[in-house]
Amino acid sequence: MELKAIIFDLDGVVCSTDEYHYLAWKSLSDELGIYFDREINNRLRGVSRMDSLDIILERSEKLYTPEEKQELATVKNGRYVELLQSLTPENVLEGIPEFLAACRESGIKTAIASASKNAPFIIHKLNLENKFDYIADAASVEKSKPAPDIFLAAAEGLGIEPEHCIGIEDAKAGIEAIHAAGMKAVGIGSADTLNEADLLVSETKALEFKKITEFFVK
Ligand code: B16
Ligand code: MG
Repeated sequence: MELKAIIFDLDGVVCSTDEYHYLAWKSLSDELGIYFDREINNRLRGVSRMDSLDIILERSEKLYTPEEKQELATVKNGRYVELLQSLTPENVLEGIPEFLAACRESGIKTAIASASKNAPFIIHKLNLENKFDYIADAASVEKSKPAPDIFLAAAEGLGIEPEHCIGIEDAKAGIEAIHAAGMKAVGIGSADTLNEADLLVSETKALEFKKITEFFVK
């Protein structure tokens, strides 16, 4: 089987906006009087905005209407986007520019499959617009990770069958999404949460193009 495309998650793989998500959710939950800490924040990795809010509201005594929840998500996103303004190309994770360049040189297509509706803006701030062949639109897929939708949308956007693709993820829900899409999964992180990955690397700077392509053909 020939490798034709590599599909990247964004947050935790190309850059790390984790802390910004944390700060935005933290200020909102403090205002609502709901306990929130970094451990709970870890459960939000790769999870969509509304699903993240539901996780935070698990600790709320008050029940919120769908309209109120929509409003809370909008407030959080406003604060998150404000924090994103400070992103620069310096925030691209180590090893990613070289890895993307190696993909292009070898004719391997690249795409972004992020749960974030802010993905195009983040890619713009990182000055990576010309480095990816396609950015799948999180707003137009039906189900978020662990469903395969966003990875399938990325493959379709590239015009490549899923079996010719590798997906790279830092979240358990993302690894599940890649497998559900019929792709091979590379995990960035530790085996505690990513034990289902077909290949695991500890951090982005350990992403070696040769190692990844060789693993695919095995
Ligand atoms: P937004 P990824 C995910 O990005 C984040 O990991 C997750 O924490 C966030 O809730 C989700 O995007 C939605 O983001 O609120 O910007 O639409 O890891 O899939 O790139
Ligand atoms: Mg991620």
